[in-house]
Amino acid sequence: MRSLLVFSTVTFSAMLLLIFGLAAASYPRLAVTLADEPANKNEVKIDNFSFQPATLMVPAGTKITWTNRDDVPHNVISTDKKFASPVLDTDEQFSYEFKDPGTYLYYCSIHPKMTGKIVVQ
Ligand SMILES: [Cu+2]
Repeated sequence: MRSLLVFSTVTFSAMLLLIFGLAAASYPRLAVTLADEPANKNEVKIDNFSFQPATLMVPAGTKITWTNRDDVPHNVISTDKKFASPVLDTDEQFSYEFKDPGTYLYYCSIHPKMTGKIVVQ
């Protein structure tokens, strides 16, 4: 009886996987939409002369990675001089670990109208 229950649970899990797998395959647009979501909340994309998201809230100890998805160079400069990236060409990245809670403003010194904010909790 117990082994039957285990078997049923395994079978049920396998069926669920199969169903969701088929559903994902049947709805490629849904799959693309999910893939377009940030894989994690530790990433800021630089695109079209803006930081996206412009404000990111993270727990203390989070390492944030900026990626330049634009076809012009940008950088990531802390307003309080806490961090500064080199100039990032297309697809280049910069990472910084935020150890202490606080609000960290930053901008692109090449295009000072580009600003962003990291809120560390
Ligand atoms: Cu810039």
